Amino acid sequence: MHIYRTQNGWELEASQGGRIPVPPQANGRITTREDLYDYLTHIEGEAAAGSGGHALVAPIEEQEVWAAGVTYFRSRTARMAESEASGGMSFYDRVYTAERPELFFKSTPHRTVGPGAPVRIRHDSKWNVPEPELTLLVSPKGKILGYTVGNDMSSRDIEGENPLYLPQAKVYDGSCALGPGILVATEPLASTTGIHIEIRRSGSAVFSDSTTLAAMKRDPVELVEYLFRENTFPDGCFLLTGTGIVPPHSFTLASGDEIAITIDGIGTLTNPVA
Ligand code: DO4
Ligand code: MG
Repeated sequence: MHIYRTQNGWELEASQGGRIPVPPQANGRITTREDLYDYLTHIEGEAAAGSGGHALVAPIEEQEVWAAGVTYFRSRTARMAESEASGGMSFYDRVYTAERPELFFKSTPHRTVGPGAPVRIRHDSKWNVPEPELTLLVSPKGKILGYTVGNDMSSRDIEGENPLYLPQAKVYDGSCALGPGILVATEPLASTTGIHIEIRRSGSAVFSDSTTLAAMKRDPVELVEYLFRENTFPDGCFLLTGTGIVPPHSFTLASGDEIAITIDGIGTLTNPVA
């Protein structure tokens, strides 16, 4: 089942169509509930349809947003090429095969945008790409409650100049998009689940590509287990799981582009570039 955060609070997509409001919670949060799936199932049986449908915002409450990196061969290869001059290329090769995954802090609620809101390019960067990533909603106890679409906006020239610049290449206002809603599920996603991206400029596609979860080297549960090893998340967290799609070397995003990322069964996240 899908939930959406709106300007009027959370809404649940009803099986008979339309969206129904989720009652406000005592602690003001819904996405920290360990019993989220069962709770929403109960609500769906009780509620009257038809009073939802408000404008969507990012489906985040108070969570930190983290990200995994180099979980696909495509990301390893592209990053090795862009960091060759700096001598940083072996780090990407090594982390791809290492037991410990790459995990990094990505965003906070105020830096994260929702569907339709602009993502940003850093003013001091000349080479920028979106990274379309399956994103996990994780409960305070480390349970995967659901899935959403994530965009890990990246400044490739800054990261490529020196891997130690990763936080600047990755974390800035408007560098993360999440949405449109959350697929709340108790089962893992099928490995055949497709991830698709199309970047449009003046109405025409200038880049498109697809991959599937089968190409991801790490298991989402393994990534969450590492993240929770020495960190507590009282508000839960989101975890982007890495990109399997990297545009060619010649491509950079431009202001005015529109990015549409679709993950089968979850939805399409569309954002203009500021
Ligand atoms: O290693 C740097 C970041 C990798 C990343 O964001 C990805 O593979 O998606
Ligand atoms: Mg990424």
